[in-house]
Amino acid sequence: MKLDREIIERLATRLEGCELEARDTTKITDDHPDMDWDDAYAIQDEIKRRKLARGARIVGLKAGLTSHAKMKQMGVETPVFGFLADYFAVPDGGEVDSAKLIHPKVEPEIAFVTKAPLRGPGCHIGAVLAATDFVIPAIEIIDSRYRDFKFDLKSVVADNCSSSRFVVGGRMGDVAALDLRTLGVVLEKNGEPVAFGAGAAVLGHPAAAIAMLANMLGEKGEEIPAGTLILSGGITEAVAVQPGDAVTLRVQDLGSVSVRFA
Ligand code: 0L1
Ligand code: MG
Repeated sequence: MKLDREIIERLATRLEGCELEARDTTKITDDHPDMDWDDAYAIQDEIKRRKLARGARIVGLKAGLTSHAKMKQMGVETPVFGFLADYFAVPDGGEVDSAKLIHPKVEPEIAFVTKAPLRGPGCHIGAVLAATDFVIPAIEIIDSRYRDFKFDLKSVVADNCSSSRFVVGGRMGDVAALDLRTLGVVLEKNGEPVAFGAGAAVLGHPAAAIAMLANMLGEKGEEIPAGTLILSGGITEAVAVQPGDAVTLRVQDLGSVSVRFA
């Protein structure tokens, strides 16, 4: 690690302050160009620690930048991982208060819920499918704390991968009865289709994103516990939303999930 504890805590306070007060900031690597991956995840962990200390619960995990569409949109080449806090969850058909966000975008995703622990190294798609209780449609609402969504990977990891809100809904799907690679998704904004894709857009198979997360946690001696909700990453590029917009995600065989922006 390149940053000392005091700087890690200061950067976590700065980024979480931006999240809680809905204001943007410049990317942290502008001030700390030498920070490394351990620093980036240590800042994310410190943001998590602060939330837990305030009484929030961690209700899931997320993989980000797992599709070529997203990687191209953001000009990066590696997936990243973050956490979901309880207050990020929005009910299906519910409303997001846009005043609490900076510049939200929506992503169509497949969420996994595990029924057995997953531990890397060596975790693969087969192990993920065997440990999956069900999959379910999800809309992730991302909201980078960085001005104009301009960042590099270390800055975005520190910022908990732009995590902000998420909605799950529709039907629970049994992975034994679905081909997640060919599962089609249509994202609609105000009744108009705005993005389309299929599960294979996520690393060839959405379960590959979950395996990657298990392997990354395994390097730190951690695992994905049974009963964890995990967003596997946007299947298409992210779509910007404004107050007044209504968004619906339709997923083949799994129904739909919706959210409105007040
Ligand atoms: O969920 C995501 O793919 C977002 C990861 C962070 C990058 C971004 O804000 O687009
Ligand atoms: Mg996402």
